[in-house]
Amino acid sequence: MSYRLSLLVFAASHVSALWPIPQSISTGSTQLQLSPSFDITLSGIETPPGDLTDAISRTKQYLFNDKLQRLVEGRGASDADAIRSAQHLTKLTLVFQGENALTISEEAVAELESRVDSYTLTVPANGQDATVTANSTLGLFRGLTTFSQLWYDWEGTTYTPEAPVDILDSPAYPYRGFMLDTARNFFPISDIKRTLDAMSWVKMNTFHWHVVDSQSFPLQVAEFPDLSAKGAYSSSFVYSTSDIKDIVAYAAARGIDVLAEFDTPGHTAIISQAYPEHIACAEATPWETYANEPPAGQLRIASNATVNFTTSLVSAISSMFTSKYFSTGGDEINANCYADDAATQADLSASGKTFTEALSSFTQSTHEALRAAGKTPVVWEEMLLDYNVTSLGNDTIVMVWISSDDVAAVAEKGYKLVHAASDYFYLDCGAGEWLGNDVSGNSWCDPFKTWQKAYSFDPTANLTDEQSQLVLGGQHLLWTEQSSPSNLDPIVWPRAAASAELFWSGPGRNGTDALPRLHDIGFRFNQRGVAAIALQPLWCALRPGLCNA
Ligand code: CP6
Repeated sequence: MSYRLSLLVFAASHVSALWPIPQSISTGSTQLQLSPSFDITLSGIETPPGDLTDAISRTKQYLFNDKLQRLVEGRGASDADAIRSAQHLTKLTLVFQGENALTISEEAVAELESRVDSYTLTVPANGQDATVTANSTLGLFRGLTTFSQLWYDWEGTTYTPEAPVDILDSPAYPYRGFMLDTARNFFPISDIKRTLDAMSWVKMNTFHWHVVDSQSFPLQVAEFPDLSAKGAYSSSFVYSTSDIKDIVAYAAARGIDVLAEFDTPGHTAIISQAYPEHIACAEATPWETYANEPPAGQLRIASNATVNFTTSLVSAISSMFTSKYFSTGGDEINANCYADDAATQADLSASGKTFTEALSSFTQSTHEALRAAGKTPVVWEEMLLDYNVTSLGNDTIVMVWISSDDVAAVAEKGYKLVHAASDYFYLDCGAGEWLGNDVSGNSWCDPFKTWQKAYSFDPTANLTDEQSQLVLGGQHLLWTEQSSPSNLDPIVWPRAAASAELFWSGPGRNGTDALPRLHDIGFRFNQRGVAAIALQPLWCALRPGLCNA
């Protein structure tokens, strides 16, 4: 008796391959076949937005092309006859219950707090139509994503083993991101699009694009063509203005906002190729004295000409993106660089400003330009915690990267924040030492961060209830000193799915319970062309009860 009961509990927690797990879900145990004539229709919208229609046809393709089988013991029935004789589901209706329908793309780039992701999903066991209801097209899209994860393949039959299904879902946090650095190594458009697809499958909604840095400037900026002409690794390692439009539209159609970053005033050495007058210490040696990585070089924050140049550049770059947010970076500013730069010292004494005052006016100028364009500035934590930039408006969003211990200090100052801390969310940590001068073999950022590490993170640890309201969400990050298209998928997936679930479903879940679902989403990724890696021997994925105590 108790043995049977525990088997039932076991099955209930493992049947579903949903990721992230919905806020509330109830399932049955009836096999339901997907009819070969299955279709998805839309109600409540007169003229369906094109991106929703596209999402519907992608979902149908996934449903019929995903060949995820019943691998795991206890996932669905083993009874082939039951699957064969099951009721046929012929229709999913998306019911729009909002006032007026925007496109998914429009909703995806709205202000974070005003986006509506919530939806309900019902799949009756008797073959009657399934429904997704939502007040937004974004919510309908999220429901479609969940729906596609309910289905398995058995000898060519697509079925869900757990009808009826009733789901009520909405995200715990509005910001669920992934950051990619395309400056240390270049990534073609196809890699970025595949990454955006994968992100959308786990309901991530922000692509933080660290597009340029000291080593290369792969971004074509129409008003400043020399930046990429002289600063890209090659003329083919450039994102043209039309590439950017393409990526922004591709992302938005999948519910993803592109938060672009132009890291300033540090991490800008490459600008000296086109505009040497604006960069301090570009030729200074040894680079270790002047920067954390070669090459050294920072924008001359105390020069009026450089402030104007940077402000125009921030305006030009930010206007290429539809997002309401833009990051001006602000991490790892090296003091020696300015101390040893004669031009900066002359500018400082001419203006009578200290370093902090100069950095404050520099930041004020770029941030005012962003606000004038209707955008909210985003910065790395040092701007607030280390450099005491007095001009930081209280609308500014702060990304915590150095340590999760710094979160409380940001919240104490009353700033909205995004979790991006290296001790939980850096995907590249654990890679070997790469700097040519250090042959010690020490890793520059170790140890390797497992998916369980991120999954166990508590977004509101050490925060009061009021401070907890400042947490917008969080993200995994891939710096690419040691990554390239060759290892992009394996280093990101399925690990980054851990933060996707953390910030959608909320914290406090047990990783061991989640593991079978994570195996499944990894296998689905593989079927859809994303090279997610194994988390365990397949033997364990098949028998979760035996490997994972
Ligand atoms: N580049 C930029 C980097 C890093 C940061 N900013 C970084 C720092 C420390 C580690 C990994 C990456 N490579 N522009 C910090 C935000 Cl361990």
